[in-house]
Amino acid sequence: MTTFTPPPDPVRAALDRALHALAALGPELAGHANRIGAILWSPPRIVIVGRLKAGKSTLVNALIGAPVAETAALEATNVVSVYQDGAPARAEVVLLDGTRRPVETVRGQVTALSTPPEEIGYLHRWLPSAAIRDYTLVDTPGLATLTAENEARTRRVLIDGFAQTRTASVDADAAVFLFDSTPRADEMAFLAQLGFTPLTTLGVLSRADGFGEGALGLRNPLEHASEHAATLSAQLSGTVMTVLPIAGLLAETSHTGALTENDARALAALDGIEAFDLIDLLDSDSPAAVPPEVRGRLVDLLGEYGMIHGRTIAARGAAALNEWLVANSGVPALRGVLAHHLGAFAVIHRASRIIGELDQLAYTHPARDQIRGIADQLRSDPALHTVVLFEHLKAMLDADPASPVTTELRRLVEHPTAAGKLGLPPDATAEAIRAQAQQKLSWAHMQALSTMTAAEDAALVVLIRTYNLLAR
Ligand SMILES: Nc1nc2c(ncn2[C@@H]2O[C@H](COP(=O)(O)OP(=O)(O)OP(=O)(O)O)[C@@H](O)[C@H]2O)c(=O)[nH]1
Ligand SMILES: [Mg+2]
Repeated sequence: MTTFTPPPDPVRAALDRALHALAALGPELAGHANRIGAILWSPPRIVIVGRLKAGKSTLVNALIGAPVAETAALEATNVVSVYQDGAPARAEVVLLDGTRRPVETVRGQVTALSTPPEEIGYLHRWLPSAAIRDYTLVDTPGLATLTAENEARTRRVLIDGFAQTRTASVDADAAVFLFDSTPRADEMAFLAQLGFTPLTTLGVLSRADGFGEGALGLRNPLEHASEHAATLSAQLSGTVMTVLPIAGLLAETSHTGALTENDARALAALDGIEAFDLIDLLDSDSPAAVPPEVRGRLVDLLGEYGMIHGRTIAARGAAALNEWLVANSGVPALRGVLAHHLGAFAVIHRASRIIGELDQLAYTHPARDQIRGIADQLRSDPALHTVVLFEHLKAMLDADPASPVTTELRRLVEHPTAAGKLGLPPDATAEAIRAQAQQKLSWAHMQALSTMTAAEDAALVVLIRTYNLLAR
């Protein structure tokens, strides 16, 4: 079995030390330390959420590079599925009470679930794939009032699971939220309930290849989607880190190796037909140019946009067409954000989840004083400073998202450099940084005189400590 082996990092080292200290308190607490340690030593979890048929499973397949997530009307599309790197490929259902049962797979595909979906917490799948080494992906059933049952299932595992039976909860660290136009009020409400921060939520404008008037419209749908994504990104900045336009189907077809030379030849044979006539041809059973079933396969693989605009490239062969598909899918940009931004904040979220586990234990366990001592020591460790700021950011997003204290916390967590943390340009001098930190310090002291909430009180203590550090 392959295990997650990330590079050495001071946050993990500090958490690991704390868990060793916990284990040293006795055999029963060693059990808890092992359970919490399992979170630490597995990749952070990124959950894909969104409306019914938004393209979630297609995107999961594209990212993993294999057609593993069900997109057809299979029962597996109705359960939450966790995709984790690991060999050999295998699957288990996790029942609502936490019991695990193996599930049969054929070439990595789940064929049948032998357990009724309403008894399943989630489906846990392992696949040997470098694409999911740094984060585990969680595919969820679509949200829509039409399918109250699916929605309940997604909620049960992602939201209720946090508070109630932790056994069947997925405990995600970040979310990718898919919508195919402007998100609706109910979707925004669901997202708020998930309890992620804007730093751990990425918006995706999905099915970008059909955006606006679609493939036959006057505007290029990908360009139109890209413009709309930028507008949404600004509008939703309080909820998501950014919004990326994605045509998941194009990347899925390319990354899963579905496209053959025959497909490229057939597509090239359709070159020269007027776009409108081509779309009409797709709906007819005329044997013109290529047989109807081949045209059907092409539209499944490429969509209308891919067929119309990929025809000329197709003459250069399947490899060239694949390259074109990836370049137009938006998925390379998404991978970049997952690796460098969302992934990094998911790691911070996971660390805060681990400290939260210690807090929880301190509430309920007879050795509460010692456990509290371990948690306190962790929070005062300089390596965990960003994690502590993140905890306060979460509390402030709940208590008073519009407070300037929330804005300051977000900037401090979001930016890695001292200049960035203080809202200064990257080339700010050491002197300018000190002066700005001093100014922020005076501001924080002023704010502390008249706070609105307990969360703000607590946050300002940490803000003052942070500006003091930056002023040195
Ligand atoms: N043209 C186009 N079609 C897409 C794209 N992404 C997904 N689709 C199609 O949309 C349909 C639904 O895609 P899925 O990936 O199953 O969507 P989902 O969000 O997982 O659906 P549920 O799990 O049932 O909510 C499938 O027929 C996909 O081929 C895309 O980027 N472009
Ligand atoms: Mg799906």
